[in-house]
Amino acid sequence: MLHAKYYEELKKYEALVNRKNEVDTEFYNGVYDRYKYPVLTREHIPPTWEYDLNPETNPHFMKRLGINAVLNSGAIELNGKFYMVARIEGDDRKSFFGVAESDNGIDGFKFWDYPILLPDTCPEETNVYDMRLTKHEDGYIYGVFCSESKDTTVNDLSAAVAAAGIVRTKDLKTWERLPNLVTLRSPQQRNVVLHPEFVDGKYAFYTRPMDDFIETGSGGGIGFGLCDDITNAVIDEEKMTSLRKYHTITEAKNGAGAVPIKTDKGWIHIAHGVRNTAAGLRYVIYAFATDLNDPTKVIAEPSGLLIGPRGAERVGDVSNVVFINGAIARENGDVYLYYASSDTRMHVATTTIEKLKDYVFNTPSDPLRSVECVAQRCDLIKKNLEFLAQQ
Ligand code: M1P
Repeated sequence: MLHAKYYEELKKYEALVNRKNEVDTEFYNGVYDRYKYPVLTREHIPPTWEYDLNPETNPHFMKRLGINAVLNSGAIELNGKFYMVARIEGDDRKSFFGVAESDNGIDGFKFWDYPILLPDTCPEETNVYDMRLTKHEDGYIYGVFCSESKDTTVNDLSAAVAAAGIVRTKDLKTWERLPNLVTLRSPQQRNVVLHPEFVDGKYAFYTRPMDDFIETGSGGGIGFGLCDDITNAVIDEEKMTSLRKYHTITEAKNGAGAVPIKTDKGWIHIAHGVRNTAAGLRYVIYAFATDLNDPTKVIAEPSGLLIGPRGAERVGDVSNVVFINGAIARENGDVYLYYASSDTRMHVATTTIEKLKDYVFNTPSDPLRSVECVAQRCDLIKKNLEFLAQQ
């Protein structure tokens, strides 16, 4: 006999996972649609993951292993279904991964019965998070994630080391763990993304060199490196692609986000930029394009942010943050951008390849100085007023 509360909680869970999502009509920018409801939250976690359902061992129907947040998710389309490999953070602060599946990509995401239990090949690893899923031309789906360990070289309880962990799969069910990426010239790495194609016959990674666990230090932005063997991935030289810039959205940090999207005009990158404020770091999502034949060469970079935290998205465990590590670009040209708000929940924004290309290649770039930004805006206003006068 199950506890009466179980049926109440199950009913709430089922109502949530079956709730239809709707475009948020209050928001318009012509580039993408936002949606009324988040696509994954901690309430999307099945009751079997948190409660002991046996009244003999749990007479008060308590959560025994609570979940705190569902955030930064990799995304992929397989056989017509939409999948997120979500970062799930337990009440114990440890993150792990779980696969959530949906038929349409905007609602109905349900976690599979079990989270992913990765092969335990890295004994010093304490925490794992933020997986990027790359459908590589070698036939595997790779998951590249942050593998965090305690820094035992300094006398500081909070000191940590971030490296890029690598797993691969063909079906999101069986995962093979490969050795962590080694970047010979950068002591720490986070936000590493595997490029979907070979470059010069090698595996190509976007990196984010960092001197420290939190601060990028001398790390200039998004790096790029090649390696011969993914089963023992070592990058010697990292070349910079998109750079951090003074007084822009990427001043403090600039990190790769989703796997770049291939278009006829170039690779479109959806990344994140961080600036410092009196209220702490502010994370936004931005876009840029690189050359089809040289994915390190930035060929277009629209001014400012693509997605910033708005309304309820602004508040959460780490407020004033939007973060992306998953996008799905479909054969029919539709694009689904999966982003987390304030390290707490997942959302989707939908657009198309055509709109993204128009946005990336036709939005003016940041002239980097107020006076030039006003001149840029006055130019737009002048053209508009002249155009309106002709109507
Ligand atoms: O808290 C915001 C984000 O902070 C880190 O991102 P970055 O390495 O760019 O600072 C990550 O830990 C990320 O998971 C988190 O969302």
